Amino acid sequence: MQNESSLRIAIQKGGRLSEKTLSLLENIGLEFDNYKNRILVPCRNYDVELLLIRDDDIPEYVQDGICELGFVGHNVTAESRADVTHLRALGFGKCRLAVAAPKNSPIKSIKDLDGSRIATSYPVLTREHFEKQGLHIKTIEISGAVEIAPTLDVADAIADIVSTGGTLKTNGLVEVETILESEAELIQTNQPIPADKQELIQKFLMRMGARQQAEKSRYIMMNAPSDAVEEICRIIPSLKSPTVLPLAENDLVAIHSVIPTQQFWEVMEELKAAGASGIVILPIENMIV
Ligand code: PRT
Ligand code: ZN
Repeated sequence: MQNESSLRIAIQKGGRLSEKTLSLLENIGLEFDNYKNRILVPCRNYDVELLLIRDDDIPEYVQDGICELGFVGHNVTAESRADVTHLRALGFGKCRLAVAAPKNSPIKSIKDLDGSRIATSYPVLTREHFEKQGLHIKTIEISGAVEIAPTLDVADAIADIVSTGGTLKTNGLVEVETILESEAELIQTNQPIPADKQELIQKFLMRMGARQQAEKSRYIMMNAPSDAVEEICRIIPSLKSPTVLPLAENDLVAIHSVIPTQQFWEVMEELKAAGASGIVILPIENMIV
């Protein structure tokens, strides 16, 4: 039995997004026991329970209010046309829904596909994409191994999820056009939510925000001659002005700051050139700005 006041969150059971979703939940302090082989998993230290289901079912469960929140690929939500609210993009599960055709075929642009057959597991998004451009196609709905359809002459081209592009290459296919860019997202029901659950959602989102902010940043510490501080402050793209502490050794200072994760390698070279030494870069667990 579900505790009436528990927030219910749908996540994918045993798929590409499962591990990252569970580690995201654990990183914001939620502890779950023994989620293997279970569908409903209670949380030990937060008033929440997880519903582990196939990703295709998540948008509908959230739409119908069976779960207040869901973690799912944007491609799945968009294809489902479910009436839900997008809350956050999560930065993992990045991929795209793309049209691809056999390398040796005369199909070079989307216009060359007018009147053709397209194999896909995403018929709604695919049809809409072609219709918008005034092109007529026939979608052949296939639930797996879509990339083999042109070889079997089941279709002239495909519309499928692409990540590295390796699968297309192996099957002699080349991308013609992107239909949709996607990543994992957090969605919320549009059904009425009681006040106590709203409050749980707000707290949950605050924790997620703090974690996402922390992941975007690194804590950097270094020593430098005091006359290099000005140059170092120019180089560090810090969120706040750096802390500068005098050291016992003559004319040396310690500089501490927070920098965007993606910049830390380039910055490190510049800092060394400016006279910094003993540079230490640390991950940040949580960050409330
Ligand atoms: O069983 P269930 O229905 O829950 O899972 P599923 O088999 O439908 O989905 P799953 O677990 O494969 O993927 C879940 C989600 O991960 C997708 O809905 C996307 O949002 C996201 N994602 C990210 C991907 C990929 N990358 C991906 N590469 N989903 C599928 N692929 C497949 C793609 O279909 C193709 O077969 O990987 C192949 C292409 O990969 P590359 O790297 O060779 O281009
Ligand atoms: Zn699925």
